[in-house]
Amino acid sequence: MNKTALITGITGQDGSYLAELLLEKGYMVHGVKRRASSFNTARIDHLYMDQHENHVNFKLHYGDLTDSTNIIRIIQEVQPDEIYNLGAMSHVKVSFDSPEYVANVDGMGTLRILEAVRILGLTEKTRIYQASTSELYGGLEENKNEKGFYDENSPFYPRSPYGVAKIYGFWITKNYREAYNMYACNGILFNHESPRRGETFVTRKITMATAAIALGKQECLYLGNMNALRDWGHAKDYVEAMWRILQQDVAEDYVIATGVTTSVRDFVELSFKEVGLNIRWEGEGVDEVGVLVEVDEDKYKEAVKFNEPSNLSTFQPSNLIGKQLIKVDPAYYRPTEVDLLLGDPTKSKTKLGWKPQYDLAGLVSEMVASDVEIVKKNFNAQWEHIVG
Ligand code: NAP
Ligand code: F7E
Repeated sequence: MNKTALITGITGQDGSYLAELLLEKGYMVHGVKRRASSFNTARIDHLYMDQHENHVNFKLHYGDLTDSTNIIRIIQEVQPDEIYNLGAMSHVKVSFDSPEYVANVDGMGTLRILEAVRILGLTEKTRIYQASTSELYGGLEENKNEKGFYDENSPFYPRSPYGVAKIYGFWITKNYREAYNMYACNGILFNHESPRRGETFVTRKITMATAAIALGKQECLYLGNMNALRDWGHAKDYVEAMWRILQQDVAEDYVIATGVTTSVRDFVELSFKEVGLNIRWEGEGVDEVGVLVEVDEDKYKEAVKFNEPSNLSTFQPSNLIGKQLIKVDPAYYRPTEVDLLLGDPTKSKTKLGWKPQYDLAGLVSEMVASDVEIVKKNFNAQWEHIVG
């Protein structure tokens, strides 16, 4: 018989890719979505089927991780074989503004899922995946392993209310596994991105700005700490790892990462290069700027396909040479920063047989191409730079 999965956070980046993957594998997929005053299902609308049709294999339930009554009711109704707890307030900077809410959703929300499964007598049936994070490590130099990476045995030192809430989620998942013999696992996932990434995370903010600047719709990209180093993978690869984590004989925790780290500054360069715009850095700290020094016209034409449709714009990128396209705005600095993240995927590669399909170049290329299309589609709309 086909398996049934329940995904919290199904409307988010990972939830949407995971739902696609599980549907491809023949699962009946249930998702928890929050009631919102405007539509919040853009990432999964293509999966939604008319509930009046026969053989519906995708169903959404209104719910919220702060409400244990609805969590219990939904799990009782769905009787899932697998729960993927991806729901969270996932923005690190925003977590400093709403720390109590984040503790409630990202920390206590995990407990509500585990406890619901226990109360309903589903501990033998239901396997649980908890969306843990590399933010648990906090980027402390002294906590890396002998190879210079963070792995499953590295100590934690979270540096934000988000990281602190997620550390509760990590330990309560492990505790329920040990106390009640539940199949409950943490995936300690390093940053993963995609064209569906929220627009206020740094990679998407950069690729959106690259597209908007290349099409003459934005003048400048403002960023915070460009020295930060992140281990960036593709969300599509990472949801495959989530699924594999729940298919093992024994429940364990796994690091999911690429093993390569890149600075925000280098990501900016790669992104602008995708549209033929070459950046040179000048100045330091808050005075650092990225100046356009050269336009690769062939690359630009290929990436932006400026003349299709031909009436799109008369904008010439070469007019921007010498202009400061990237500036620092300290408003984006965090009260405490995670300077460096670099994960060791040895365990997930050997035990799960997990093999990522994307490298950073492929990720950047896909994200920029997608954002160029979005900017072109909305060409006549007012374009503001993204704040976040
Ligand atoms: P995302 O795009 O921000 O999606 C978060 C999801 O959680 C959305 O569906 C959101 O609903 C939902 N949500 C927020 N508050 C909720 C609440 N109170 N009750 C129920 N659902 C709620 O995040 P993501 O990038 O897909 O990440 C998925 C999970 O992995 C998160 O738990 C995140 O913390 C964790 N994680 C992410 C990364 C990464 O690099 N992406 C790395 C490690 C761990 P709305 O659409 O209504 O806002
Ligand atoms: O920041 C720096 C910023 O917001 C990355 C979440 O998915 O991954 C994500 O958390 C870095 C930080 O992601 C801007 O200071 C510079 O050092 O894209 P981000 P994050 O904080 O790493 C982890 C693993 C999660 O679990 C989280 O849920 O980039 N940075 N300038 C900036 N960041 C933002 N957002 N905006 C800037 O303008």
